[in-house]
Amino acid sequence: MSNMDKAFFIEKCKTIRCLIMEGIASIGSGHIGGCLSCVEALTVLRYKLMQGLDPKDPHKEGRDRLVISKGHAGPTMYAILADQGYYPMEWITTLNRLNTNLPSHTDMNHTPGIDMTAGSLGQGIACAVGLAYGSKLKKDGATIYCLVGDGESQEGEVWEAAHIAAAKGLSNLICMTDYNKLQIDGTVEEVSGLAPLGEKWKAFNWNVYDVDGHDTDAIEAAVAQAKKDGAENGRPSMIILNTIKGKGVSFAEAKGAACHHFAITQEEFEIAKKEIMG
Ligand SMILES: Cc1ncc(C[n+]2csc(CCOP(=O)(O)OP(=O)(O)O)c2C)c(N)n1
Ligand SMILES: [Mg+2]
Repeated sequence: MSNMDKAFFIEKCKTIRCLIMEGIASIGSGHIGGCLSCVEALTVLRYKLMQGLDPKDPHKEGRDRLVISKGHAGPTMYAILADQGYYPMEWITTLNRLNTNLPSHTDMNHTPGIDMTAGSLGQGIACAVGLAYGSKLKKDGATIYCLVGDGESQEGEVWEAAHIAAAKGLSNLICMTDYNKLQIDGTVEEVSGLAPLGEKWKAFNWNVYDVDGHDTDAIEAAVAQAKKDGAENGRPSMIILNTIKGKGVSFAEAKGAACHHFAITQEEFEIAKKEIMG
């Protein structure tokens, strides 16, 4: 990645974090922690790596797809999609209101650019496997990406999906785990530990990569490697993103597990914005 790209992503991630906070502050509370931890991953996917995206034709045949299995990170996607011109920027402050097109959890029937409805943890990755299998049968050349939570990875459905994806040789499926080590009620380790997470995915016959989830260069390199390895060995890939829940807003990061979902005032939003813009 060139220095120009690096500067682009640093600025773009600031914009996305501000839009997330603006939307959540406008309704007064939301899933701040898990929306902020996946900004770099979703930004590098949506602005650089995904192919065939067109804001004027969100359902374009053969496009790469992105499933937000941790569907409560909807506001991160809404910020990106507004910035990419899928709908007016004014929609951001309709987040989670009655009759909104931007419900708190991703919904493909309401939001242009959302490829799959999610929110019931565990289900999104199973849908991503179905999309990848369909794409493979159609031979449309698409890559299916999917973002899974670490707490979410305690769901049995995630591991059924892991099994069938490898059994069907879905090398066109590239998943990422937002390994922020926190879930709703505490740390992942104290609730029901996942370590060694990478070894588990390897045991399910996936290619596994471990990166700093806030380093866009590292994420891009891991995706490139996953495509190369998948083409050679026919396996799906899991990129483990080591992230910080609440990343970029100090009072969110400091809350620990309590940053999962919390209330925020307009004054706190202004403080967060200053901090993000640095
Ligand atoms: C099946 C199901 N059970 C419970 C919930 C409620 N819930 C929403 S988010 C969440 C915690 C998820 O933690 P994690 O996957 O680590 O997400 P992140 O840290 O990225 O926010 C829970 C329990 C849900 N959405 N779906
Ligand atoms: Mg988590």
